[in-house]
Amino acid sequence: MTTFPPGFLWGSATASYQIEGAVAEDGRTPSIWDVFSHTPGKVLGDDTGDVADDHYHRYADDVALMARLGLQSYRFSVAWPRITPQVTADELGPVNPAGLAFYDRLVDALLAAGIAPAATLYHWDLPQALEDAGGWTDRRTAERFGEYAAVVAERLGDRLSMVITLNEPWCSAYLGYASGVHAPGRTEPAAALAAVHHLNLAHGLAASAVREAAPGTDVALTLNLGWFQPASGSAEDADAVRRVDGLQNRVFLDPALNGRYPADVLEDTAAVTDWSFVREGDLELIHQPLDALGLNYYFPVLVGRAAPGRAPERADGHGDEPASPWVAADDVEFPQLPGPYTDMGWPIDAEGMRALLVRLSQEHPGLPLYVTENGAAYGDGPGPDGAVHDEQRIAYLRGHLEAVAQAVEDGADVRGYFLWSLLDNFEWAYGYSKRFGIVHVDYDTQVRTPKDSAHWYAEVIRTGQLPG
Ligand code: IFM
Repeated sequence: MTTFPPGFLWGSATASYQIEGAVAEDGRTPSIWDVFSHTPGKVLGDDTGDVADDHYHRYADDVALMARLGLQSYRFSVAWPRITPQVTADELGPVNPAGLAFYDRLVDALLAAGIAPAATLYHWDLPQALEDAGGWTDRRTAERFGEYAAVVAERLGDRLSMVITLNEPWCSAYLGYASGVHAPGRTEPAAALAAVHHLNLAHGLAASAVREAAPGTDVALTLNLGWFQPASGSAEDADAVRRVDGLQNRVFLDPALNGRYPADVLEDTAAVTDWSFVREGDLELIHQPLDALGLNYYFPVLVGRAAPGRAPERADGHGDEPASPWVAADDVEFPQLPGPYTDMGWPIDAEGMRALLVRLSQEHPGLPLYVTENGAAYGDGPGPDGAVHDEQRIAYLRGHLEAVAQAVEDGADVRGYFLWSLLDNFEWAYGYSKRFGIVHVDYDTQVRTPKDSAHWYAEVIRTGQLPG
């Protein structure tokens, strides 16, 4: 029987643009995802987050549903364009009371239901006005983010159990500015590396602002770390693993936790940028004490060096090949792993979760860890009996929770697990075609139906162990 330590925190996670809707209400101004999703051809089916799960209006019912499932914590994100809708690169602008009031109501409803609120400050909905001035390639975006973080922490911090500065900056930087499959849709390798640095800086500025405004809340950073396995035992493949590990993992871990950029990453990327956007003192600003690190894990990755002569993927978006997110590593290839796959086409191997948690605990002893996202997309909907029998999701979750328990046994200080996601929602460039929720959402009626996985997870939470 797989059991979890006493006090292990059980939660679920969502993000503002993916569930809220109400994009033009109460003073909210457009984010980069509004503009991107309204650009024809960027999102599958030209879906947008205009309505999404209508959570902005239905939050009270959604909190009641969380309470019925027994969630102990709920990780949501705050939409920056609701809080300071007139922000410019040079000025934060006035705070929007109606925007803050929404999160105030949400936090109070959670607390009244006995659910600990964990807020992410940035889950990709950058105010469009900031992108118009350069977005994450401009350090002023990081400076304004630090000020916005202080506003949120001052108002909500006394009631938040955890504040996560950024969600998955890898996606913001490389998918937003190199491959362009995410907003703002730019395909400029050098811009992606500038974005990496300014996101790191934003994290540091926000972490210290939150610490000052709300000393009682835990401050964390959430990364989607890659578990990279070499395709063969060759030295070339081992080196390819080192390079992508640098670009995805260490370029975020090292500055935040060790106060430096990895020398090999600076060297590997020297032909793309000289990193002159890193100013004196930046690394001290980024290297803030953290109360926890969040890991988001979904799938394993196989890595190999492309055979000589193979046309490399282009990282600049020109030519026939799609642009690659792998800045300065476009000679690396990612051979397909055998199935089964989830609906995202992602292979399944929970060992990556265990291995990453153990690696983090060994490299950063004393740093509490949370799984801040993990879950699977499968398309099941209600059957003739009205229920949603999502057996594959249950199997995925069981395997990954076993891996978390194993990591704890192997010495990793894992304090909790947030399942992605509570509700089916807007899955970015895939629109509504991918369903990650343990609660099914009928997008025509907004009816919520807890899937079998929701009932299964409720049992896990109630007993602190995996049902046999
Ligand atoms: O839906 C996303 C989420 O916003 C960030 N992490 C991965 C999830 C699934 O793709």
